[in-house]
Amino acid sequence: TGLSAMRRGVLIVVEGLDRAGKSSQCEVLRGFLSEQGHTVKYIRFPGIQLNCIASMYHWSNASIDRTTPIGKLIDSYLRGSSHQDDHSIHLLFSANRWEVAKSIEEDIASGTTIIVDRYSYSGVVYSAAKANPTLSLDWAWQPEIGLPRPDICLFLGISPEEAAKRGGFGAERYENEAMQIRVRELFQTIFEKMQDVAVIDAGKSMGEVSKEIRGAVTGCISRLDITSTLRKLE
Ligand code: NYM
Ligand code: MG
Repeated sequence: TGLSAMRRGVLIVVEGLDRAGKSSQCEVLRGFLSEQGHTVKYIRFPGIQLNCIASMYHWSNASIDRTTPIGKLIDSYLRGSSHQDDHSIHLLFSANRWEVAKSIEEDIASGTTIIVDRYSYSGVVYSAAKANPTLSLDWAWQPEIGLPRPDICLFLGISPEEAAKRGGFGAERYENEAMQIRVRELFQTIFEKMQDVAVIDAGKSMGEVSKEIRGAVTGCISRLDITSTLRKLE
């Protein structure tokens, strides 16, 4: 009845190195959750504004997803056609999340489950991996405080060697072996201390990985108090 408690959506984040298969796994998970009767949205960071997504989220071409004013700045930086100070680009990545934070909260509150392809964890790890002396993990985390907190974070772990085998690294900034090795170490550092993270061995086959993901997400949903409100990063 209308008086029964409103089921909120679930905020699911998928993280990992470049070439770990995040985007494909997000797509498989979206299909699974839809079949289970959930209303599901897929978003990615760096990304576009949530209100544009309703008509676009089924598009698979990554390059269309960086179309907000901030997304465009990030896109040109990643492609190497512009330079940014390390701190400045870090704050832009964070601002890109803040520009959709409210829509995420509203969607979750009204019962939509959201799958997020990269989030604050990529944010802090990629920036801190640059080893800029005034850009520590701790510094990098500060602008993330107060953003919607995921109910579960799936970390798709893959060795840099395995990632390199999968068609090699792309041409984007950060897609080189030295950077990926540091990124991997830093992901491990932050996820060791974190709750609500499921580490998935993404070196396995596509089917095995999606099965592990389904298991972790199903477990999270069964434990979740769906009458609760979304928490915030702290
Ligand atoms: N990236 C992503 C960051 O450096 N900071 C962030 O906050 C986020 C969300 O963007 N190499 C980096 C990690 C990736 C790059 O993402 C592009 P993708 O999902 O590979 O298109
Ligand atoms: Mg990439």
